[in-house]
Order: sequence, then structure tokens, then C-alpha cells
Amino acid sequence: MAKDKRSIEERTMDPAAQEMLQRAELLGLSTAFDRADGMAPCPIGSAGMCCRNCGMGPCRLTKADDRGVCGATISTIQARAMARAIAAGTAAHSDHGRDMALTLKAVAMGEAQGYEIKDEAKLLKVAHIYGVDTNERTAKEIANDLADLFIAQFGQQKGRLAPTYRAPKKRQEIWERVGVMPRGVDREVVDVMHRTHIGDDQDAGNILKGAVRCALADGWGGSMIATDISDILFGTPMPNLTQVNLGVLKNDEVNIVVHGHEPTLSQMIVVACQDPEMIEYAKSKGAKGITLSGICCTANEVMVRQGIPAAGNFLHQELAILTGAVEAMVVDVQCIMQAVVDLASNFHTEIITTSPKVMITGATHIEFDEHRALDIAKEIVRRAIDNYPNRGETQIPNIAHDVVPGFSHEYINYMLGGSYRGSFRPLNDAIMSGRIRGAAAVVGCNNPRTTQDLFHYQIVKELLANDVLVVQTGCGAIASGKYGMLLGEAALELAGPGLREVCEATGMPPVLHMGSCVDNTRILTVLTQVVEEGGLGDDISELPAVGLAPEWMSEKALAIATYVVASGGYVIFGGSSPVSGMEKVEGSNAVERLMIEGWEEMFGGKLAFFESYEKMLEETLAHIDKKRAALGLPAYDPSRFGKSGDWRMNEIEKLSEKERKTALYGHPATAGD
Ligand code: BF8
Repeated sequence: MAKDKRSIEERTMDPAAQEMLQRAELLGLSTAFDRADGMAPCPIGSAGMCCRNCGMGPCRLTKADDRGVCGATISTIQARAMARAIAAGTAAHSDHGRDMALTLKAVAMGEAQGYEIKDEAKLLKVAHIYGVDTNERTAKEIANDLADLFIAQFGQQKGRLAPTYRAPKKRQEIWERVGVMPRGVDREVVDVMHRTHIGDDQDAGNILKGAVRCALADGWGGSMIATDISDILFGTPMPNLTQVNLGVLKNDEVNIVVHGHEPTLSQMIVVACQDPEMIEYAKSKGAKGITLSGICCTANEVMVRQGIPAAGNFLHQELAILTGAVEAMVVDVQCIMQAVVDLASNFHTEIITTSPKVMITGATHIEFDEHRALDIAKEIVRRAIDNYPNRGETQIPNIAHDVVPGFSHEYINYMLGGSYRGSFRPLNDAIMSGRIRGAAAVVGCNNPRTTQDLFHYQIVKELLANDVLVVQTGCGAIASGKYGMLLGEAALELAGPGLREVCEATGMPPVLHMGSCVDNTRILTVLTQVVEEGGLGDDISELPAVGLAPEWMSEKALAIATYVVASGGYVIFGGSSPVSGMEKVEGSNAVERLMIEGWEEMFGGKLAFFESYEKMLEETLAHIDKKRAALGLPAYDPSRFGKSGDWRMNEIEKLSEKERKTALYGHPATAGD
């Protein structure tokens, strides 16, 4: 069924994206925005009421007393669909973690061309966490044992995943008691696929319990492993100055865009692009140099470490091609639209797939192999340079914003505590005093069915004004960067008085870009440390904190949401719920209730979906205030803060001379007058 076509302003709030959508219209080319407008979502499938898990169906249930051919109820079918989505999300993140573990092993064995252990301090720290012997051993020996330990987490059959010991003690006890302690990453994914097969688990609550255990194997398993190894091999992120949006593409340079998620190849492409031989080669083809930029989480991986600019978030992948200025878009895994190949055929852009798991008909496939990574990276860069003379007419929006990303858990610790004694004490104290009302993680995707970035922007802006500290990852972080909110000074202008005081005193910006979507595990680590620092209860569920994914679209987002809920967090998604159908047919929804009331009772966390950002904000602030009250903290009162320090001086500077003297000295004349 076709829907009404939205105006360009209704499709995206990003002026660079608007310019490219106008260009697409002029050129008669379609994008995800057109396709979303042209095809309304299937009302039965989008509500999780269509079961195609066997050959007797697909069964489409629309009334409360409808049954599938096997007798399955709507609740069973919805829980199965949700569980399978969570398993797919877990598989995607965790397979990324597995690839990282195999790369670490290859580096330890001296078999990975071009890679090295960049961050030995992190290697030692992680080895220590997992009990790997570090005494009088080389970095490679330690890395070898650590790689073996990590690789074993995927195939482990019994016991519990090693990273789960990093959670607060109370949380671990809850997982044991409820029976959701993850055993092995692969085992939990298989378990969900099995229990959702025809004729297996037919109790919605039990199906969801299996899904929770699977999601925990992602957050406190595969994803956590991915983050740690990326830091060990490529460096733990630290703040750096770079830029975001399509204006990072250069008219007179070879533009290579890396897109997807895994940092292994993109890190080598960074090296290859900086090779003087490659730069000379680019010049020999008439370009001034080579510009590397990123899309999606590959962008985040190279942005938080090397300061490589981001051309944009999820919905920018087609828009970058529309500039006509991209010689090669190099993709690895996840969030890559098949449409990029068709679209690129209208330009000179070459789409290069690199993973054996991701081939796209019509794209060039150059398979990545970590054993000769640098050679492959150079081959790709050379190909892009060779393509430069084929470039036609271009149109690059002159829009790019400065950003400072790279706030790893380690850096926040250092920033708040100083170089000799890292600490979260100032953060805990600020929350306890009420200067910081609470914290929110605003993460996740773009979705072409909403106005691109609008929910992200409004939510972050309002949270800052309400003295809520914001941490970000994924496409949400890139969205904030596009509107200047990843730059300390600009974001401070939006912050409420208490948050502003704390940020000015500690040098911490009010919006912290922490990395890619697998790096949501950094947020788990931060939450655990906040608990362990003391004063805010003894479990994550007691913290005045909320997780939000305002424009979710991927199965990975559902996996992340579920492991955060199982870790004790309230997670609020924007847009439609994938299990909303029962509401329409019988006035209430058993599966949604299980994810709100059921999960809150079991884990102290819950997952809810809201269509408006105003409602998301209202829920967020109400939850934060409820948790503050439960901890016995003072109620949030912004009038108590902001009357000292730079904030007051800045306000005073805005006054007339007479008013300023009165404010400073209590009367309009000073002794010298
Ligand atoms: O893993 S936020 S659109 S790019 S799924 Fe994809 Fe969503 Fe972006 Fe990063 Ni995460």
C-alpha cells in the first residue's frame, strides 16, 4: 500500500541530507526515504503477528482468538518473533567479537600482517580481569592466552561466560536466580533458534527468558569481547578533534568511504591512505590527496581512535554516493543497504564488499584476510585512486561540524579523577547532590520512517536542559555531532545550571561520544563502576539512568535493549513496537506487559516503545526522579545551582557596565569611581 510522500523537511532535519534529497529528485533517483514513503509497513508483520516459522503458514493472526495452524496464539508468535530478532542481533554483534578474537590470536602468533598490540596497558588490564598470567611474559604471550580465553567463550557449553563476572555482584545473583546466566555465546543463539522452531517453546514468558539469556551473551559476552580487543589492537579511544557530515568529502581529493562495523580492515585502510606512496599515486591521477571518511559504526570505530571524519550515519550511505564524489565505498558487515549498488551504478562510485558473509550482487568483492590485511587495504585504495579520473559532476554539501569524540570508560575515569588516581567520585557526588539529575544513554539507529535525526536531536537537547548527562554511541552519536552537540562549548550552552557547573569544574563535556554500537558495553562498564564507587545503591537498577534508542530499526538494537534491561536499566525506544499488535485486537498486549511489568519484576529494568519524543522525555525524567527518590537523594531543583563559577561570570558579562558592577560589588559604583 502506498503512503503519502513526505516533504524533504519531513524526511530529514539535516540540511546536508536535504540538499542531497533535492539532488536525488532532480536526477530521478530513489533513496530509502522514497522507498519508505512508497511502501507502508505490513500491519500484521510489523506487530509481530505473522508467523512463518514453518511450512504450514505463514499464519497471519489479526484477532485475539485467532490461532496459527499449529494452534499458536498471538503472544507465542510475537514472543518468538522478538526472540529471533534478539538472537539475530546477538549473532551479528558476537560474530564481530569472534572475528576480533581470531584477529587477536593471529596477531599473537605473528601471522597478522600490519597489526600490532597498540595498547599494552589495556592488554594487561583485561588480562588481569580474566586471570591471565602476566608475570614476566611478552605482550604476545599474554595476548595469545587472552585470545584463547575469548575464543572459548563462543563455543563454551556449560558454566557461565567470563565477562559476566564483571557485572555488579547483586546483578550476577539475579541472573543466577532467574536462570538467565549465559553459558556460551553460540549456545545461547542456538538455544533461541531451537526453542522458536515449530513445536517447541510455546509459553511467551519462557520464550522471552531464553531471549534475555541470549541478549546477555551479547552485552556481557560477544560485544564486550569486541570492544576490549579493538582497544588492545587499535588503541583505547581518547578525545580528538574531527568532523561530521557530508561536507567532509573533498572535491579535489580521492574520497574513500568505509561503511559497516568491523574495524579490522578499516584500520588498515587508514594506514594505507596515509602511505606517502599512495598519496603520490593519487597526485599522479590529478587529485590533491586522499580523504578517508566513514559511515555507520565503522565510522565510529575509526573516528574515536584516529579522528577520521564521519560522512554521516545510517541514512547517509546513499546520500554520500549522491554527491558523485565518492570513488569507493568499502563495506564490511551490517547496516549496508543493498540499494547502494543500484544507486552507485548512476555514478562512478565502486561498491567494494570485503566480508565472506556480505556479498551484494553487482558489487566488486575483494575479500578481507587479516593475514595480508595491509596488502588488501592498499589494493583497495589503489583501485579507488584509479577510479578518480572517472568522476563526473559533483555536488558536496558545504556542511560539516567539528566534533570531539572518543570518551572511553578509561578516559572518563582519567578525566574525572586525574592521571594518578582515576575515579568516578566527582560524577557520583554530582548526581547525589542533584547538580546532575541523572544520566541517559541516547543510542541507536536512524529510521527513514521518522524524520532523520529529529528525535535524537530533541531528546539530547531537552535532556541537557534538564541537567541529564548524556552518553552516546552508534548513529545517535553521529546525529548529535551533526548539530554541534559533540563539542563541549556548544553543548554547554544547552546544559542546565547544575550540569554546566559540573562540566565546567571537571572539563567533562555534557555529551560523551563513547564509540560504536558494540561499545554499548562501555556503558555497562561505566554503570558498574558508578555502582561500585558507592552512594548510588548497590545495583544498576537503582541508578537514576535511562537508555533511549529514539529511531531504532535494527535487530541489534533489540538485542542491546534486552541486555540493558536484564542489567537493570529502563530502555525506551522511539517508533513502533515490534510486538504491538495485541493492543489493537484485544485492548492490551501480553507480550508488551511481559517486557514491562514482567521484566521489571525479574530484573528491575523494562523495555517500552513510544511514538513521540515528548512522551519519551517525560518517561525518562519521571524514571530518573523516581530512582532519585528511592535512593533518598534530594529532589531535582535546578534553582539551587549555577550561581557560581564561569556560568555566573558569563551571565555577568552579558550585563551593562552598571548592572555588572551591581552584580559584582552590590552597588553600581566601585571604590575607584
Ligand atoms: O550498529 S546504530 S543503524 S550502524 S544498528 Fe546500524 Fe543502528 Fe547505526 Fe551501528 Ni547500531
